[in-house]
Amino acid sequence: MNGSHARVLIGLATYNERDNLTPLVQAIRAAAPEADVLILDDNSPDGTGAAADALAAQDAKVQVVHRPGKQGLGTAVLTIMRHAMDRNYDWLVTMDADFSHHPRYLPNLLQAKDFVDVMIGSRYVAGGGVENWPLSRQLMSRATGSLVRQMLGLPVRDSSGNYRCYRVSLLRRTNLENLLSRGYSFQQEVLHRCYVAGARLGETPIVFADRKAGKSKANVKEIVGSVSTLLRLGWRARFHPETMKPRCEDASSTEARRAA
Ligand SMILES: Nc1nc2c(ncn2[C@@H]2O[C@H](COP(=O)(O)OP(=O)(O)OP(=O)(O)O)[C@@H](O)[C@H]2O)c(=O)[nH]1
Ligand SMILES: [Mg+2]
Repeated sequence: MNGSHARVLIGLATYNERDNLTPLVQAIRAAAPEADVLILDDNSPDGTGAAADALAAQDAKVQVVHRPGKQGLGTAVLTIMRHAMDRNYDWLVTMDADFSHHPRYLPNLLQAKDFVDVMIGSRYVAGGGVENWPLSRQLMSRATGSLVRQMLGLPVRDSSGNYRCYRVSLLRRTNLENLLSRGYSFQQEVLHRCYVAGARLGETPIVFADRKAGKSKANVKEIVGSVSTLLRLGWRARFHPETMKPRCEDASSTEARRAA
């Protein structure tokens, strides 16, 4: 689906993002006025859910889904994906709600529509980068990236970010069942499943900024857990590829899509 009639949903998972949410939604609406915005909040103690409801009350393009408690970014993104599929959107953009993923890049992500099925906002292609990350976090991110490229054969530089534009028809073909990941490795696992389903992947540069307001939720335990999940994923991809087959497998059309 091309052109200006495509229906676009921009999905924001939120947990304690009250001070970021309102300015972020305003910036998104300005950068992509045709798109609808979905906020999926996990009953944030800081009242983000009420801020989301206030935004939806003023603007018909803003929708809110509330879950009763914190269930992690991975399941939040899956819920957002199902929402996009159920409501027949053509494109789904996922992004963090803390201004690390700036809305100014939305036009570039959305421009990809004619060429690819998943466009990645990428820190690791020319023009991309990270601001104010300690060397340890940069090294960790690059090391897991190269592990993923080797183990899963994903032909991209940035496989761990949440700033992506997905073709919804591709998500429908993708097997999103029995994922191993609960934490950070979710992004690599979903991208791999999309790739197995025949997705053409593209990358457009973004500069990832520090969160604007609020506290970081990243911790060492989560990072170590994700690396171990990535190793299990590599094992599964090699020895049990049948568990990640696309929903309606058609190998010839998968190859044809990539070659096109
Ligand atoms: N709904 C929901 N959203 C979440 C959950 N955990 C994180 N998020 C959101 O997911 C996005 C990314 O999470 P962040 O906490 O920013 O993770 P990060 O970017 O790795 O770490 P910092 O920015 O350093 O805190 C943000 O929009 C969060 O509010 C969750 O359990 N449920
Ligand atoms: Mg963040």
